[in-house]
Amino acid sequence: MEKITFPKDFIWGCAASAYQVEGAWNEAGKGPSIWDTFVHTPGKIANGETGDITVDHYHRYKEDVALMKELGLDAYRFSTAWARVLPEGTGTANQAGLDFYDRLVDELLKQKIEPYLCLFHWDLPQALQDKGGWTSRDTAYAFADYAQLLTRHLSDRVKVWMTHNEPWVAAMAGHFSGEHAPGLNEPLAGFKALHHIFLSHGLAAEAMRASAKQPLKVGITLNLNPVHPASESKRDREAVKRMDTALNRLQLDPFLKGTSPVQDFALGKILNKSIVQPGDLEKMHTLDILGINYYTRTVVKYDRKFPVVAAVQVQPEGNEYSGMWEIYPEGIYEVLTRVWKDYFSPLHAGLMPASPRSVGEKVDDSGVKVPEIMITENGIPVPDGVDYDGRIRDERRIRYICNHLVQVHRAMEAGVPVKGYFHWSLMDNFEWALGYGPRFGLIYIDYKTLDRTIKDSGLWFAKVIQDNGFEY
Ligand code: GCO
Repeated sequence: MEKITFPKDFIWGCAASAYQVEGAWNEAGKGPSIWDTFVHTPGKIANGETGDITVDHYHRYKEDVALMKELGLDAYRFSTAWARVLPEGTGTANQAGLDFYDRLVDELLKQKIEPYLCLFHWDLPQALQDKGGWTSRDTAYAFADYAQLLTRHLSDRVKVWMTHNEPWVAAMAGHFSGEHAPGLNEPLAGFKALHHIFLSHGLAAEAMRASAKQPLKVGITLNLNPVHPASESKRDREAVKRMDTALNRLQLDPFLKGTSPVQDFALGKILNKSIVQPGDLEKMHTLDILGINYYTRTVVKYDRKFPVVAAVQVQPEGNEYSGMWEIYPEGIYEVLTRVWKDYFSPLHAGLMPASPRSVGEKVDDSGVKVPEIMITENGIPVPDGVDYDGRIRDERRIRYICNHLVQVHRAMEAGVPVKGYFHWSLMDNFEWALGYGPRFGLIYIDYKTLDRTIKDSGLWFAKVIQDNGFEY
């Protein structure tokens, strides 16, 4: 047996999001979001399921925070529903919405659980979508106003803020593939939305720092995958470069270098002419925390039929799969070490010595400092069942977490200063277009009664937190 131990200040947490857990979709003054519209559109969600009630966190948040305490979490990463705070996306705040987040934050602090607040996890107010949504630059400014409003209201208690969760998915699944809200199928709309979401991060960061009641950290959460070739052919290896640019560099370069590789793509050239304004990239170039969501790798082969990247993802044989993707623990090591080497080693800034910078040090002349790096999501959907004795023996999830934590620890041994690990998710919840089929929780939800039961993985995770490590 090997034993690994994490640094004593390592942060252990769980993540969730407003639309996936709150419910109360039209209660207490909340306005409709694009996900409310999307789930009420026939054919969009498996089995016609919705997040109208989901796991009713809006009403059961005290019970859920008590469960977080029982697991021994240091932190809870949640998102605020923009349309609960500003039903029209702008204008007058909904006091009942602010009151809910007061209650949630106060309950977390009472239980000594650090709130990690994410301002946007895909649920744009429908009223803003009606005015163009993220394809309109105005939405970026509206987001900065929303961020400032919440900062004024909660920054006396909330110190860690994320502007966005997986902007790439919000932009591309929402506007390019259409599998997510608002369900558009326009490649250029995807790139436009991505640019405005990124711009909104910079605008919000500036507004938040100007109005914070105490020093705060402003981060962003990005979904990053290592990209591998389906074969060693030249065309597949070139496809990897294009897919890596489209998936990873397109997200990392603006925040960490103040540049963008978007002009590598034909659509990017159109984008640059049409909506990128002078100073936009400089505004994006600010980050105190880089949150990385890691689930799996991407394996691609050349295929000119596919737009933009002329590459298509394939599912290689030989590894274990969940109901959604390949299980590839080494990928979390690859992502962490790639980010550290490519963006923070002095070589990137043309500086020496070759030893990477440490958190807080300046990376280059822009004044951007090396951000804290955290795993803000990692998890596996397992079709959990309740055994006769009431236990949920989710060994696969325990093995998944163990194998990924081993790789996180390996990256830390290689010099990457990972500050924390947030498991996706605290409890089973609404998995977007897939509805309630995929169960990701450390806590099982009986969707008939909404009763919560800690799974074996939750008990195992609690022991990892208690021991700050584990044997495997
Ligand atoms: C994401 C989202 C979560 C998902 C989770 C499982 O990272 O896609 O943040 O909302 O539910 O990743 O797919």
